[in-house]
Amino acid sequence: MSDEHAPGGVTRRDFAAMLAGSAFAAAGARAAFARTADWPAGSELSRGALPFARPHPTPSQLAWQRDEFAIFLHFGVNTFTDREWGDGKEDPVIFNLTALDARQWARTAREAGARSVILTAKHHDGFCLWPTKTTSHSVASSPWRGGKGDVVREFVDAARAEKLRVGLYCSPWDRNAAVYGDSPKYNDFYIAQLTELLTQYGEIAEVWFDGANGEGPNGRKQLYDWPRIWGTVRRLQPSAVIFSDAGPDIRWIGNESGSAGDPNWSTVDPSIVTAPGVDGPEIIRSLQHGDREGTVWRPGETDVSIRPGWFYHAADDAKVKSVDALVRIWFSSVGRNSKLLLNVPPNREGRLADVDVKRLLEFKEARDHLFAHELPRLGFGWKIGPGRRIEGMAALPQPTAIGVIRLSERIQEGQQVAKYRVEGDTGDGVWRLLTRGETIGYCKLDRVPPVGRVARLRITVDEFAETIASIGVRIFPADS
Ligand code: FUL
Repeated sequence: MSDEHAPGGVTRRDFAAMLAGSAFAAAGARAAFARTADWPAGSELSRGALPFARPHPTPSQLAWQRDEFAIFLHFGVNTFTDREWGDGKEDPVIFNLTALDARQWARTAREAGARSVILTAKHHDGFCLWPTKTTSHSVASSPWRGGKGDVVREFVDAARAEKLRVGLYCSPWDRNAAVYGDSPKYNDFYIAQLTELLTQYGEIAEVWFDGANGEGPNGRKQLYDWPRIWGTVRRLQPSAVIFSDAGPDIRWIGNESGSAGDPNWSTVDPSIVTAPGVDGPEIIRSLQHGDREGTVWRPGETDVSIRPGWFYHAADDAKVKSVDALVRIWFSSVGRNSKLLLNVPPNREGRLADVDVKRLLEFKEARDHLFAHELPRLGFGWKIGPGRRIEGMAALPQPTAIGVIRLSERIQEGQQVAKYRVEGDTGDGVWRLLTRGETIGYCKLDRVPPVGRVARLRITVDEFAETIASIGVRIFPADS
């Protein structure tokens, strides 16, 4: 192979890497990547050991992304007051559960296809769902289980019994804590709460720092000591990913409607996405889309509720999102290189409401149906076209009406693709556009318009960041 075969300036290294990393390359050629295939759990990946200089995920970020789907559980005093934001003055006596069933939460999450679950251990009202030593504003002051209950314990035990990874949300904004606004004191208080959560409940996969603050201009001003807070997580739970508006491991996707940006880079520019609570249109743009030239790997998480609010309100029972809406959200989150964190709030009994459970299972069925009949892997022949363009072509085992195409990059080596198109030939030698887009990343799901039965498929990458490591292609036929 010589560089003459690379008229558009693709170097020999590019081409070799492209072929070696291709999901369709000969088995022997893949050896070059074997060293990144099985990272020891919890180890930090050294960038120097990789063939490419692009930012790439740590093992924890990769595990986070591979979950694809997590269930968020908003639960607390708001469940009993019918509010979305408590004011911190709630009497713990109102937290009087009748039939807490964390096993039902976890079983439903697993049956719905989620691989992790995140619970609001403390929301903005400051009420702690575990018997903390830091405040009396907790389950220990409620009549539930005679003040001996611990929702966080039951949650983590149930999740582990269903083999789900566990995440905890502990709101920085606290409307109950008297020391909130006395920055050093509240930082100590908050660190003490995190320390309890991160030392008493086994392995935690994700710690969720919410950026909301409704104090207003005349409210209490708290300066959070983020380096200390994040350092505490790193020290106590080294393999947990840290989520916040700004990372450092996982960034918020910039809206609560279930829609990641398109394009969506997992890399961001840390001089734009700097710290939680810093807002502005440029930051929101970066949260939604990431940055192609971003120097840090910070993928976006898409959080959205199955209901209009985050907490359970009986009046919303008829407003649970439809299966169609949830499937659309799947395409605009998981299908855009993000992870879906879908909130399903327990009710006053302490159970997920029947209507939500039914909807979640129907949502799973709809996905199973869409992705049930995958075509066998196709053998692509790859070549370099003019202008650094890379083309792959494959014949389908038989002419097929395509419903969905799932593209993926081998993100262990970073994200590369910046512009692609997929065309199909139905047998008359004409290449018809099936789909086009910008980024791919871990997963890009594209629905295909009805063009007839495709006999040959052509994928063209018109633009990429540095080089192509690998593109995986999975084809799902349309309903016949
Ligand atoms: C927001 C909060 O204010 C909502 O109550 C909810 O927790 C959502 C996930 O984040 O910032």
